[in-house]
Amino acid sequence: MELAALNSKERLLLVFCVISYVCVSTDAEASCKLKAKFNLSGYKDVEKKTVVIGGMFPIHNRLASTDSNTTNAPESSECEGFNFRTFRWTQTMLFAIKEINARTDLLPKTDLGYVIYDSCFTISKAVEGTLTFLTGQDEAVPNYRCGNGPPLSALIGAGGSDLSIATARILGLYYFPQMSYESSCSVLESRFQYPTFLRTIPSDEHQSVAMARLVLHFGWTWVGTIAAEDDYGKYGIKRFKELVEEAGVCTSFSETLPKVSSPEAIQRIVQTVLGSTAKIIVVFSSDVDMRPLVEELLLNNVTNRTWIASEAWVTSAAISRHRNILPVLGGTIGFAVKKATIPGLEEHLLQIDPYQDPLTEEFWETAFNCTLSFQKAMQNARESGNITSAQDVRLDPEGLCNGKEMLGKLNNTFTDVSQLRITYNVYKAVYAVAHALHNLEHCVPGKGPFDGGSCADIDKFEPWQLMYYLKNLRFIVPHTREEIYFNNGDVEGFYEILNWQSDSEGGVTYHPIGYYNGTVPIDKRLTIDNTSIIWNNEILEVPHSV
Ligand code: TCR
Repeated sequence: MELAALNSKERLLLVFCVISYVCVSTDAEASCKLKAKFNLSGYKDVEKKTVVIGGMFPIHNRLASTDSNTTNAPESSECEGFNFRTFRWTQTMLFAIKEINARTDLLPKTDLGYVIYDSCFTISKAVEGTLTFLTGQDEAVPNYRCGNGPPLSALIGAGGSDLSIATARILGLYYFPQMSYESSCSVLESRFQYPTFLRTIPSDEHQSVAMARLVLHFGWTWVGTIAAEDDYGKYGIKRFKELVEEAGVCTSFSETLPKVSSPEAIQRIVQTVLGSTAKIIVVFSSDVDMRPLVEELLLNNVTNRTWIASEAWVTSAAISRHRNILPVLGGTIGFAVKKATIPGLEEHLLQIDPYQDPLTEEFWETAFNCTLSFQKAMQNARESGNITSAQDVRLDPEGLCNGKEMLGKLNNTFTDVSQLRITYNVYKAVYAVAHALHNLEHCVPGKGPFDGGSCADIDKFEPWQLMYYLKNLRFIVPHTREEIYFNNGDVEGFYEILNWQSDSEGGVTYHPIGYYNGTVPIDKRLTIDNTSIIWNNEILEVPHSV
């Protein structure tokens, strides 16, 4: 696997390893040799030590379908469905590392390196990546680690809650810290089950309470619910239902969005929505799982409903930028985590080098719908019978790009920095690990937290030692000045409440109409400005629930 994510000038130590592209080797020794390819010393600032942070992001939306027959040895599947939003998160991790490595006041004597895995939105890939990370093996062999590479610090990831639940169980066994930017499921609150799990996104316990409060606030008595078929959807909606039912609200239907494509199931859900008298529908799902439903709703022109959005789809361009979405989803109200502006991030995203690694290449080719490889472009031209004059084609086959295309002109979700929310969580997660490492490195011998006042050694610390520093961390995030600390691994529950309104060009804007603050007494938590809401079909009055 080729990894060129290295900028020796800035003396960054960047190791980029994406499992779907990587490293097929048959025995542990070959693996060790392969590992030696990333021999980091060539890029290392000799004065500085290096610590590696792991990252895991759902850069692709699914596994490519695989052959299920058992006549051949099974292979790790390929991934497909490139996700521009999650690729922005990935690049934000790299940006934060670059920023930290350039600082002289945070980890001045240590460089951060990284290794990143694509979890492909699937549990099996996330587990595979975790084992690879822990063992240093391209073929994931537990309890085996070759060479004395730089110490691994923490894993930032893995993606949705179902993935993190799987990886946290493995990492917990080794007391290895995991810092999640996106996994919000309430079951991840349990330190008994997941002893080394921390996150920069609030637990959905807060969101379910907030949603229930919202329903009661408007006096709605009938609601329909739709949840993704994963831990996020199931637990989020379960808690919401418990709370509203306790308060006397009835649920007229509860549907589940399938994880694997099933047009029949989606059509059935749309028929339920159409057949029900409930006009308020709560959806707890990621945008990826919600999208097929939205397409079917548009097809059936399902209007005159008020949709309540969970955080995972409320600011999703994949949904809100759909053509003609407003008649169906206009007036949607949803919860969003804190937003930030991150100076320098947009420039970083715009300056991405398409030839840096296989992922940036794929990003470029998907974004511009072209190929960077001359050979591939030639082959495509031949296959589509487009070869007219051999010379023309030789000079400029159709669909070939040169890596100099203008990213800024594309209006792509990747470079859209107007809604940095999960992106900001990623940024905070990287800073949290960096601050913990800084504190570990600057421990004063004799006054340290470990046995007899001893300290950990940044060159060869144990994962549980870093865990100590993460648990007891308090730091201020650059630029936003937000103070971060973890209470039993969790952060405070705070959400902005957004309303989907029409912008001047007929697209969607997310208009803030209030917020939910989980840290104040229950009756003061929800603040909503009813008058600033525009409901479905442009009405200004609160809709009835039936
Ligand atoms: N927690 C969800 C997944 C998720 C998500 C998102 C996915 C959240 N926010 C934004 C895509 C985009 C919140 C989970 O599974 O825990």
